[in-house]
Amino acid sequence: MQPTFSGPRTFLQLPAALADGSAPDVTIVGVPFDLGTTNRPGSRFGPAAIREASLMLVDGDHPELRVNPATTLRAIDGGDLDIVNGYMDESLALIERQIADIPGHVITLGGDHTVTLPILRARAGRDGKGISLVHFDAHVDTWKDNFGGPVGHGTPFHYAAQEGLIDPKRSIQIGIRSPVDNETMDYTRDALGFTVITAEDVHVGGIEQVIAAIEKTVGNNPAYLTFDIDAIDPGQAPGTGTPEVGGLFTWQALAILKRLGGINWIGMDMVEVAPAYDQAQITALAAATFVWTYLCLLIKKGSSDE
Ligand SMILES: [Mn+2]
Repeated sequence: MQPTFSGPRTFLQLPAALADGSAPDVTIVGVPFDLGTTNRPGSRFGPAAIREASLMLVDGDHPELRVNPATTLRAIDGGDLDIVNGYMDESLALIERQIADIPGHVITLGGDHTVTLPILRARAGRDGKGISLVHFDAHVDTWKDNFGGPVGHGTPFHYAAQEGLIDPKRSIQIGIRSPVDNETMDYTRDALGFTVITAEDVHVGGIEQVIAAIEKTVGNNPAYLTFDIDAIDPGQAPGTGTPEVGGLFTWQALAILKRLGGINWIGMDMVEVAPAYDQAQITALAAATFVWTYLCLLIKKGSSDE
């Protein structure tokens, strides 16, 4: 076996296309876009950092789920999507078109959290029912503007709710703890109807009640996992643009994630990794491991559906 420190720098060293030329079941893409950032920029370098860190995960099975995404899935790393550098609206439209053209399951490496909006526009059914969002974040991301601009990394779920892409009443946020104006907090929880689990809820209540809340909120509705790395405490994930203290430990997020194999997942993104602020790749490795764990869930789900 090739050592983990050599070989191609794709996510889990996945190929760009399957050897037999068939369409993959799962496609990983990067979106090197951080124009929606409100504080420290740099998540445009997230995809490359997550891919590099993912090499630590190619040499074995998940110790409890007992599957290996690097060798088991019919998956590819499709490289980075095109963006229109410096142009918000044009980039979001181009990201949406490219995501819509990808067959099968898509996992996106961000990029700032703005990119989730065009992904949901491309993938969430526009039948008015709305998918469920399972949203790990320090921030609610339902603000109605982004410091003056209409769209940015603080606004994706305001627009997704208004456009009917998600059903907030069947959606849940985990890790919330940033300063937020009362109006936006009330809008998120009371008007839209999100279930909001704060970081302190996770610490004090424990992960079992979080898993139960996710399962109860989502049920069997199609669900999308959007994971902002700033859900994790900056002590364990400093490499991000808008850090907030008091966050989840990586073990808590992993322990929750690995139990969510019963959810009807339709896709995932891993956003807001900004490697310029990272130390010793710990943020990028955490992000890569969350994606790896999600891929394990897909394998388990696939084998149980057969
Ligand atoms: Mn976010």
